Amino acid sequence: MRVFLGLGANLAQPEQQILTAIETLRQMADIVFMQTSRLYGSSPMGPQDQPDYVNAVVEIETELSPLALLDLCQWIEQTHHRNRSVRWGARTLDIDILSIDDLVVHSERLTLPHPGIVSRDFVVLPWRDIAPDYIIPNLGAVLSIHVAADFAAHPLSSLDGVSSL
Ligand code: A4P
Ligand code: MG
Repeated sequence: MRVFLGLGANLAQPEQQILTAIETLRQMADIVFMQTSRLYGSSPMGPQDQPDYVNAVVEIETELSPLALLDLCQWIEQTHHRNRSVRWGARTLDIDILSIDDLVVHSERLTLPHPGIVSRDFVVLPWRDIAPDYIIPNLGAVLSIHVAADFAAHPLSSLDGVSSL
């Protein structure tokens, strides 16, 4: 299955959190790592008394079930000492499953596609780096999603840097 994940971090050297999460994903036996966007800086959505975020979107292939993949993502978050206390509060690492193939899911633990996509420039802009033509179920092509610059998402490196991540 073709999967896109959104990564976010705003504590404890956030760029490093994202890079080590990518490294962990690369090493997972059940995952084939396909590509990553540039890293983006963004202002916080939610409580404003927290540091700016670093965000990225990555593409993977996996045969894991959606819930097994969610378990795996949450396990990786835990290894980054994620502390779930405040909704939308500061975190060392957050991994959101943005989409899995053409699945549309509304279950207790999982909503697909991720419900926050359209309102978040820090998701849509990095996604455009790697898969502008990808059709998100119910939403259309990544490139066609109009996104307001609400969180001032901006690339932290040039496109040339992507392949070396
Ligand atoms: N869940 C349901 N669907 C999904 C999915 N598609 N992917 C459930 C991942 N999880 C999904 O998530 C809460 C529960 O959502 C999970 O247990 C899972 O069963 P969480 O990560 O524990 O809690 P959270 O992240 O605090 O809440 P939420 O609502 O997921 O927040 P978001 O949407 O992750 O936003 N500002 C900037 N600039 N950049 C950011 O990346 N991120 C957030 C968090 C806030 N502000 C931000 C950013
Ligand atoms: Mg989350």
